Amino acid sequence: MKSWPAPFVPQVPGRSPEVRVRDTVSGELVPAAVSGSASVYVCGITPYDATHLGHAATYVTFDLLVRALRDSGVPVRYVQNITDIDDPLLERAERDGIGWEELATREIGLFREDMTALAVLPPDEYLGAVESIPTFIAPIEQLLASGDAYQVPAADASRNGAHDVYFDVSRDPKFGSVSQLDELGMLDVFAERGGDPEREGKRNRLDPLLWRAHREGEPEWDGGQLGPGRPGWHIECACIACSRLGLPIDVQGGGTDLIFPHHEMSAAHARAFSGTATFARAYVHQGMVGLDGEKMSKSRGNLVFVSQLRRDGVDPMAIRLALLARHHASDWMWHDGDLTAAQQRLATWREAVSGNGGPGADATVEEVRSALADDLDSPRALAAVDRWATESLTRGGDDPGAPGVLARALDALLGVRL
Ligand code: 5CA
Ligand code: ZN
Repeated sequence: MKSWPAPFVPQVPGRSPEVRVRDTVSGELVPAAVSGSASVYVCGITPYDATHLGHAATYVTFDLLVRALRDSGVPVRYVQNITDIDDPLLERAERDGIGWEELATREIGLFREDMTALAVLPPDEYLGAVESIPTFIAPIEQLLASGDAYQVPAADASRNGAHDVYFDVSRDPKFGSVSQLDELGMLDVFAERGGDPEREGKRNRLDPLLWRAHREGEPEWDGGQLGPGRPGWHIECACIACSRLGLPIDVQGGGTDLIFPHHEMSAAHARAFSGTATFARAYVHQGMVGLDGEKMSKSRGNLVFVSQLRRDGVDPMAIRLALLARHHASDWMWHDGDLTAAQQRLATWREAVSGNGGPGADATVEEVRSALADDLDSPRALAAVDRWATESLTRGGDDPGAPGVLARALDALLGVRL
């Protein structure tokens, strides 16, 4: 799948210290890379609606991670998927009376525009589920052969005798290790996040779908021995991450809403079909961005779209600064005041770098680097720049190169173009 144009990243003298992230599973600060290079897999959009500020926060967070790692001298391979076939996409297409492919193409196009406007680095590989389906078949067949998966008769399928395929979570001794939830906690969220606990014929209520036999009116793909049908959700990320990056990956990223079931199940699938003990060395999760007291979500409809703000004439750099003002690990509510404050900050920074000189910028650049290397602490990085800008505007400074150095560093490290 085509991604979007890569923004120019200026060179900045010096280097970021070792980048560490707080791993959701252990709760510890751990190095984001251990072998001299880093593999990063970030769960991408399900393209049935436009990019809202929660999505944008997620992709800006992982953009910061990739920028910081590269600035620390670590080459990064960054892979992101697009869930371009799944129930929510089919349901929305049906509701709106358009083809599911047309809907996906339109929303992916809009996502690309939003990411480009926000100066988000594109992944090195951007892979749709649909184009990757042929690579899901052998792992699912293998899970069936090893007894980690089983068939459930699909009486309503378009062909007689067809079966769906489910993963047996009880076969996995490490099941639960990602989310650390007990069964009740898992059941609490399983249904609302794509699971089907009540499906008849399953061995365990939490077993997730690997392959859905074709139903009348649904798209279908050749599933080899599985029969015609379409893939489940978690196997998509397990297979793409494994085939493109190799296991274990260094960082699995996404929002906290994916911890269970998605990241739990993807890891369980990948461990079972690859025989690797660990799927991801570290998990980094973006907190949920909300509006009016609730998580912003396509199903609830309480959304602020990046594209709408852009159409309203908001500078995308102000949107980016509003997102960077919050630590990625915390949940927060969007208020219009966030945007006003970011616009004010952007104007102040622009004014401060437009003078002929300013206070020396080296210490500020170093502080930005160390804040980002410390679990992507963007609020601390912004505060350091605020201090420089205030000093520059109130007392001035006699370093003629400082404004340029700082502007390039903010572009490279924070993705903020002044
Ligand atoms: N396609 C799947 C992942 S494989 C998916 O969750 N798609 S999504 O379009 O629903 O979400 C895209 C990304 O944005 C995911 O990483 C998700 O965790 C994140 N996300 C969704 N809603 C929010 C929110 N309100 N705040 C922060 N991040 C969010
Ligand atoms: Zn995913």
